[in-house]
Amino acid sequence: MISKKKILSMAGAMLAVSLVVAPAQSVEMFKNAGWSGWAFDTHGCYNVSWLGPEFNDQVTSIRSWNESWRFYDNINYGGDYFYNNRRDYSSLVGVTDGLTRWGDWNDAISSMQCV
Ligand SMILES: [Ca+2]
Repeated sequence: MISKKKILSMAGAMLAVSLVVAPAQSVEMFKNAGWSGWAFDTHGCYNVSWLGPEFNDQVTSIRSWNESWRFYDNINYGGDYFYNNRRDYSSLVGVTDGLTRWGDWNDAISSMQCV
C-alpha cells in the first residue's frame, strides 16, 4: 500500500518533470522561406552565440512562437541586431530592421538572445 506521503512525493516529482519539459521560449530558424527546409530549434530560452556551420548566415525564415528574441548580424551578439517583437518572419528578404549596413537579414543572422 502506498502512503499518502509517498503519493504527495510522487506528485511533486511529476510536477517538477512537467515544469522542465513544458514548452519554453523556443525559436525555430529555417534555411528556406515559408518556414521550410532544415530547421534549427532552440527548444527553449537559450542564447546562441553562434548558429554553427549549418545555419550561420543561412537563415531565411523564423518561427518565434510568439516569443521575444533578438537576432544579431555577427557571432557573440555582435554587430547590428533586430528585435522580433514576438513576430514570425516567413522571409527575411527585404527585412532591414536595425541594419546599418547595405542589404537585409536574409542569410545574415549569426547569433541570438532570448529576451
Ligand atoms: Ca552574420
